[in-house]
Amino acid sequence: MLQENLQQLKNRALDEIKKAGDLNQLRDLEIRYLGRKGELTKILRTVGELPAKERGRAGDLANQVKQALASEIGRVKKSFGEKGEGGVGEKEWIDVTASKMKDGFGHLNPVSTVQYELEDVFSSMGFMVLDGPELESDYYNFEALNIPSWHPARDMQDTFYVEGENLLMRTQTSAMQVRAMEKYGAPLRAIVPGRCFRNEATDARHEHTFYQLEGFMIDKNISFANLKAVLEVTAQKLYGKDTRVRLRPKYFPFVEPGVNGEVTCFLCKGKGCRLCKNTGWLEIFGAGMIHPNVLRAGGINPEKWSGFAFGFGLTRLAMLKYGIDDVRLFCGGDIRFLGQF
Ligand code: FA5
Repeated sequence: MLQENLQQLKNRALDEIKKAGDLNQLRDLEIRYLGRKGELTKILRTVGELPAKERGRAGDLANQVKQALASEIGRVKKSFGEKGEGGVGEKEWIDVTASKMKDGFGHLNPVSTVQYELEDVFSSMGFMVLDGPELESDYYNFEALNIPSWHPARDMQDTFYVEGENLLMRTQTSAMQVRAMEKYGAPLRAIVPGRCFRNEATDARHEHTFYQLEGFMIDKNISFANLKAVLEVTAQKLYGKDTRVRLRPKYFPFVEPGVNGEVTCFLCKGKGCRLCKNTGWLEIFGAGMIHPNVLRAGGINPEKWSGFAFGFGLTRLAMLKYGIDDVRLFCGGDIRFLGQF
C-alpha cells in the first residue's frame, strides 16, 4: 500500500516538475513535496509506525523517491539558470548592448588644471614641487618673512587665528620659503602650490579661501634678470610666445626690491580690452629679490647667496584662463559651475 502510494506520488511529482514553466513553480513544487510539511515528508514520518519487517524496505523506497525528486528539481532549476544567491537568475539578465547609464564622472577643477600646467613648466626648469601646511605658525607666515608683530603689512593680510596657539591659517604660500631654506639649504629651486586664507570682505576678486603658487630660486649671483627670464618663459608657455612680462615696483616686506608682475593680455594681445581694462596688461604675480633677513632666517648667508621669489594668484590665473568673472563661484559648491569646464 505504502509502496503504491510512493510510486504514484513519484510519478505525479515528476510529471509536474516536467511541466513547471519557471523557477517559482519549481520552488513551489519543492516545498509541496520535499518541504517540512511536504507530501513526501509526511509519508516518511509514517514509516516509523509500520511493522518492523516492512519498515526497512519502505524507508529505503521513500528515500529513493526523495532523492529522485530532489535531483530532478535541481537539474531543472539549473536549466532555468538559477545561479544561487547574488547570481544572475532567470528573470535577471545582462543586456550587453545597452548604452551605459548617464555618467557622473568628474574632471579636474580649473584651478588644478592651471596648477598642473605650471608644475610642468617649472619642473622642466629644475624646480622641485613642495607642499606646505595650511595651518601655519605666526613665525613662518610673518616673522621669518621680515614682518614682525608690529609691522603695518600685517593689516593687508588678516587671517583666522587659533586662540592661544600662535597658529593661523596661512595667508600666503610665501610661508614655505623659510621652511624650504631650512630643510634644503642653498642652492634651491622650488615651487609651492597651495591653499591660502584671508579674513577680508569678499567680492568678485577676493575670497576667504583661494590658491597661490609660490616659487623661489637661490643660487650664486642670481639677479633680477634671472627673475624676469624665468617668469617670461613661464608666461610664454602659458599664454603664447609673443607674451611679454612687465615689472613695476611694489612693496612686499620679504623682498627687496619688490615688483608687481604683469603679462601681455592674452585676449587682446596687448591692444586693450575688457579683460585687461584697456591697459593691454594683466597683473598676475608679485615678486622680488629675497630680502637678506629672510635668507638669514632660513640659515643662508646673504653675502654668498642671492635669490628671487614670486607668487602667482592661482585662482586668478584660472579665472583669466576660463573667463570666470567672480572668484566666489569656486567656493560656492554649485556643481553646475564646475560642470562647465
Ligand atoms: C602675496 O601674497 C605675496 N606672498 C606674493 C609674493 C611672493 C610677493 C613672493 C613677492 C615674492 P598678494 O597679497 O598680492 O601677495 O597676493 C598675491 C596674489 O594672490 C594676488 O595677486 C591675488 O591674485 C591672490 N590673492 C590675494 N588675496 C586674495 C583673495 N582674498 N582672494 C583671491 N585671490 C587673492
